[in-house]
Amino acid sequence: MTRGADGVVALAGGVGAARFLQGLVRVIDPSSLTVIVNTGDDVELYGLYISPDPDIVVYTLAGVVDEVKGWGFAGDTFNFMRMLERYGFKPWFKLGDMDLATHVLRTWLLRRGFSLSYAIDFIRRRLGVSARILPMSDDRVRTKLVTDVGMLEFQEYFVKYRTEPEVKGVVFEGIETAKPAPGVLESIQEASGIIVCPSNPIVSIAPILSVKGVRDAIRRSRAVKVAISPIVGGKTIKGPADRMMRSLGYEPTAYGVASLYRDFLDYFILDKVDSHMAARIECELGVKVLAEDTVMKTMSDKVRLAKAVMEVIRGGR
Ligand code: FO1
Repeated sequence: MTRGADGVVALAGGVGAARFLQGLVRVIDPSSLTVIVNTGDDVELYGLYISPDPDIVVYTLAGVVDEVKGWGFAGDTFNFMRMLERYGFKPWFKLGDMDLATHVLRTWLLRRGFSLSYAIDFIRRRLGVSARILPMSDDRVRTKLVTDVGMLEFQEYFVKYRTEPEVKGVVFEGIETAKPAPGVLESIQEASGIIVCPSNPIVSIAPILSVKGVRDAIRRSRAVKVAISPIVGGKTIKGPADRMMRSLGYEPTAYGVASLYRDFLDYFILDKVDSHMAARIECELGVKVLAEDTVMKTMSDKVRLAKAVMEVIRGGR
């Protein structure tokens, strides 16, 4: 592990990003890492403010996540859910009993006037995570999807409707007035490397890049900028990014993902099965390409991918 002034910033959604970051914190000093996380998926349910992507990143880096689901605490129980059902509700968004404490604490802090940044920082410190975890904004941004069954909030689309509706448009409600959270622009300016994690480019990374000043700060930053493709062989490892890209008119391939970041990217890491796209990305988009094994099943897969990314950032290739 390298200690010292790596100054790495990672833009992250939920599960895919968290798995990559698990490897990254084993390759660099975690205290030199700032993760800027999407909050467009946040949802208010059962009287609570729930922030799934920051929680997924924190729980994963803390080593307490349910590794099978990729969210929630490992070994959690669901008595709260069962009790809601007994009261006659049909809750479609599952909160484990331990997870519930996180949402109660965050809601409580927000109601007392603390910021979302403060709440996330409080939780990650208590769970022993050394990397800095920042929400993209302390202001409320809601990702909404225009679908063939009407306008849906992100979690309704993702969990209640199991990503089945066709997505015809995406809206980040509140984005025009959302300010970057404290530390977001500064960490980008000071970074030596900026990593776009293998997250959904449309609903996980785009909200972060759409917060006022963020995309410009990344473009202007002298950091080495690297993205990892979440699409392998035309399919996403997890989630609906491929279908969403197709229905919105983007090419649902590694090339399509790279094209969404072409204005700021130095390097694009795609899977070896997509290496035939390298020349097209390099020639048409002007982005250098590396082919790696990007499917992360074991910790050694995660570490290997993180090492490849850090070699690029440190100019080792
Ligand atoms: N995903 C599900 O598929 N079903 C759930 O009931 C669910 C509950 C949940 C609770 C807390 C949390 O932090 C995440 C949760 N997720 C659930 C995951 C979440 O919907 C998505 O993975 C992200 O929003 C997409 O990045």
